[in-house]
Amino acid sequence: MKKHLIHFLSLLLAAMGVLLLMLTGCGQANKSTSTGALGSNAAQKTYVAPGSLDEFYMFASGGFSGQIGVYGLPSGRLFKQIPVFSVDAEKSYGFNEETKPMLQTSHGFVPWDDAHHPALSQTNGETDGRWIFINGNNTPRVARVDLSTFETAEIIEIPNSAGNHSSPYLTMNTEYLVAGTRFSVPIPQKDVSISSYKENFKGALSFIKVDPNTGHMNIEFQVLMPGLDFDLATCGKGPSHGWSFFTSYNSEQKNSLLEVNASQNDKDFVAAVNWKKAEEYLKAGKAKDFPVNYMHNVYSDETHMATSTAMKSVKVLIPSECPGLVYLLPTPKSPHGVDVDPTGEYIVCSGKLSADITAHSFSKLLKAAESKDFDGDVGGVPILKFESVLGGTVKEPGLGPLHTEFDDKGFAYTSFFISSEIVKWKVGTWEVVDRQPTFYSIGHLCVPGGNSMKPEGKYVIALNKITKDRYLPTGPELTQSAQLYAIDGDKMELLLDFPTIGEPHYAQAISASRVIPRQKQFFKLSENKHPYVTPTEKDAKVVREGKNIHIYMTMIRSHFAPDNIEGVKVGDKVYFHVTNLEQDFDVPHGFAVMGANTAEILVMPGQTETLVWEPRQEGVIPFYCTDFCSALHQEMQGYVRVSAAGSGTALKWWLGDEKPVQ
Ligand code: K7E
Ligand code: CUA
Repeated sequence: MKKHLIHFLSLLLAAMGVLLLMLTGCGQANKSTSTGALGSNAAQKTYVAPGSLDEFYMFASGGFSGQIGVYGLPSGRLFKQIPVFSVDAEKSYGFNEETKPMLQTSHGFVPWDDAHHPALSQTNGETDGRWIFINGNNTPRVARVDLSTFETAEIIEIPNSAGNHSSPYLTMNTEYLVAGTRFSVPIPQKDVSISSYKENFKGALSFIKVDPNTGHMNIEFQVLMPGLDFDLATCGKGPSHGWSFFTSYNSEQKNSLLEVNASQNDKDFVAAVNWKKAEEYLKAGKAKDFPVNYMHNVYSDETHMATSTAMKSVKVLIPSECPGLVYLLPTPKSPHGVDVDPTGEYIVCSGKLSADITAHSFSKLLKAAESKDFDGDVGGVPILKFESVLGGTVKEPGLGPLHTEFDDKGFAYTSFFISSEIVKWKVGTWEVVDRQPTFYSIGHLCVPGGNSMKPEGKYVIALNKITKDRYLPTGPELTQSAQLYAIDGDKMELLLDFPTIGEPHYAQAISASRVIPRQKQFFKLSENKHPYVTPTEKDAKVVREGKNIHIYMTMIRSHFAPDNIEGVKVGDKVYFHVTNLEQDFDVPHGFAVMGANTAEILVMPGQTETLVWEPRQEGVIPFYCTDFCSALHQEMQGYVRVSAAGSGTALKWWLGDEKPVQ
């Protein structure tokens, strides 16, 4: 985003012929707003005393880190990094045998992605604290994180997509999450000239059904759109429940130098998709089965393992064959964010190159669709007349609007990348009531519940791209950053800067009280269905199957069973299946063995995890617990004797006194 928008900045500068540098972020260095009495007031409002809990969780995307960062508000304290599309050495996500399948795709194992948009599950238009979803932008995927464990529970790949950016956005009861493609591509993929863009390229909008009980995702259908670049999305609520909205740029349908070529038209489009209508068309058998390849990966808290399923087909609806399914709303100009206000009536669009913020009216959209108030079509998708759907305009609020969130008092907050500020305006009267600078170059912003029907309000958090002069320098790469503003008064008040890990595109926040009741403290050993579980110490054993050795091992404060193993040979593949026997909150044990070409495993109470080790040299090799679990944690260690390939060393193992074992 950063680079693209810097291009837009230069374009805008050229177009307007004015020097805006004084308005951009870096020109505002050291304009401190937190000194003196103001500073101590702000400190008081963000101070969470030692031992006290924050009021909100904030989940921020890590952008190119592929993770979700979990922070407390108002303190800004970082609690956890949840690995989603990235491997994580701390907890072995993507390294151990159990979680490797999570990162399987139709392109093989893909241990990285670019995560932009966290989306908290909702019930009746309100965040419910059950799950949080997030997109993988690069190799199109959507993940679900379970908020009882704060671990990634499911990842589904999205076929016919390329750049899963307008994703994931949820309906008000989490019936669907929508995922639009940023890059149009040939569908199905084929070897054609890039110059045949207009003729061959299409954009798929995916509708993924979410099981209300398990959260499991399933691609219900796709809508095959003309070759536009679908940028952001949102879903209707209240009266507009049943509809989803996608911004697009490149209505010019160009395939090179988009910074210029896709900025020609005065208006681009928001695609309004009636998904309830789509369900009718599906029932009526109007969908076509397209052959595709994608992976669906699900982690089970019972087997403590993920499985990958290869999927082969997807249902596709073609708009020209399904009247009333999709309308295009002309929208100035290269719109980025699209956000529906809490009443469900206004569809607020941020045209990056537009002087104004445009709000479409949902009730007018319905009327215009009914009376076929069309202004041509694109590839068979009717365009509604701009004037017929326009609900209101915020006049010249700032430069480079990107995203809008709402509070509980009828106000909207829009981020402005170029003028680097948050602008507060009133929904319905469209008047600007306040503005505050951000430091610097804000992307998304976040109000707790700010995209739901019942925003919790209280704070707005700016998620910034540039932090020059704000923090101690850390080499060429400076930290990314969030800024917390109080919004309970008439004027926004900057309270706190805090760094984030990775680029925080978007974040969502929720009252901690909605999340805490579902917390899992440990896994019940009696319910552990891992195929290599070792439920008690006396079940510990070592089994050779050809060159594979399976070690059924347990861990408890402060020893492994077994802790002495002999009979392993160079050329063997050794599987340490380690079960943590603890049945208490906050007592993980770790396991690492010298020379293993992987990460440690960090096993939660009641869980089993597997580390694979292929010893290459003879000798006696130590292993140990990596988590300081007790006063005798250092003693939690053991040895494996490795003999030459073909040696006659017998397989045996013990804990305490050596004794023969079968
Ligand atoms: Cu505006 Cu990817 Cu939502 Cu970055 S995106 S800011
Ligand atoms: Cu177990 Cu340290």
